Amino acid sequence: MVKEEKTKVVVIIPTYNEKENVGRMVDVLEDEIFPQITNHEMVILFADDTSPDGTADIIKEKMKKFKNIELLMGKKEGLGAAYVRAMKHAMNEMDAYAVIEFDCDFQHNPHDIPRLIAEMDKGYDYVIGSRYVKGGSVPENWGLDRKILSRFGGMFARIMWLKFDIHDITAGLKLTRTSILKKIDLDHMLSKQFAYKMQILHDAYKAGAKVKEIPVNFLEREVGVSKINKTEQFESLYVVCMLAWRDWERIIKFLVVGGTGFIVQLVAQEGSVALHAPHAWAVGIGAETAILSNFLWNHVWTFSDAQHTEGSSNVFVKLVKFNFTSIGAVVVQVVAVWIAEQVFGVQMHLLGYSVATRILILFPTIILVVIPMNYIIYNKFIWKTQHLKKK
Ligand SMILES: Nc1nc2c(ncn2[C@@H]2O[C@H](COP(=O)(O)OP(=O)(O)OP(=O)(O)O)[C@@H](O)[C@H]2O)c(=O)[nH]1
Ligand SMILES: [Mg+2]
Repeated sequence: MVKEEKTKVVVIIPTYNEKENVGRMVDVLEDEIFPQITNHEMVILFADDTSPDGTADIIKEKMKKFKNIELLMGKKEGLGAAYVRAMKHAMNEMDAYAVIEFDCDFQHNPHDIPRLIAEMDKGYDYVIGSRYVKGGSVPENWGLDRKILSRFGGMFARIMWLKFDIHDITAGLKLTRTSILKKIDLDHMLSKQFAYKMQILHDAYKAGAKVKEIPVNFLEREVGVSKINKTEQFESLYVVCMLAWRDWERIIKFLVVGGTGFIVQLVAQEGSVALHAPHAWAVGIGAETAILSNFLWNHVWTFSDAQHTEGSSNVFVKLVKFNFTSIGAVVVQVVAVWIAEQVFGVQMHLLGYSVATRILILFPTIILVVIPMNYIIYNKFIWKTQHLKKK
């Protein structure tokens, strides 16, 4: 029988001045934790930023005894930079199947590692050790300010990203399958500090990861000092807002262009009437001016990143297509008014008032049909954003 090859799980441990913790951490992982995991090859990757206290010397001593430890040295740029460096190394040089983000200061309980892996084995791509689901906790003696800040920060991100199914956005302990990590642009992270964690979570979701939260008790640091800098909270807010903007940017621009197009239409139409154009012509001039204006702004602004993508046509072909699809929206509205008048009659009664059906029906038609239809057509057929690489 052929022995099935075990997939490699790399526990990444960033270290900066952790000489009091690092030796004991290796012993606990090697002697107590890894023997429990029989179906994966377990490896430790230390990312040490040339700690002045000699942390790396202790790691090198341990490497003589344990062959499943690697050490990646670097210069100190921040926690996020150290993790990104290590994640790339794990994927490119170590053929990692999954990576675990793990602190060296025993705030993450080593006994949670087998639990994270068990969830991956059930089919999850991204497993979060969560302090804010039932059974999870933060240290008792955290001050009220820290408790509130942690909660508020997470809540803010959940609202901005509309992700209410994740309870701990700033959790540190994570397992990520590298098939997902490979889809994330680690070369252009918004933060080199702690906030990288939020970006990986956000982007893993976008990459289609199956996400699971398991409860963990976040422990108190036993020895050594915290390296987290209080100003990082502001950077985290910036990262949350930037990622939210990326999610919504195109649709907000599209709606702004559509709204201004409506004003352009009215101005061109009424201007033509003032210049004594026949009314039917004035309506046509207004509509076409709005179409041209919408096309221009969508081209140079909403879809500015989609100009030269593979398979997309030149600007004149796009303009002709845009005109045709705009006619499609007119047809939808005409049909909607016609059907509504057949069903409800020419006038409808609303809150005691009699209102023209043709006006009332346009609101739901535009909001529910025309706007989503145009948005899909522009993305799929005119500017073809599906060819674009993620940022
Ligand atoms: N390589 C590297 N490791 C770092 C850096 N900053 C922190 N670390 C390590 O990352 C882990 C977490 O850092 P901590 O300072 O404990 O941060 P924290 O756990 O969020 O904050 P506390 O709850 O106050 O301890 C520890 O193993 C640190 O040694 C850094 O700039 N570079
Ligand atoms: Mg810590």
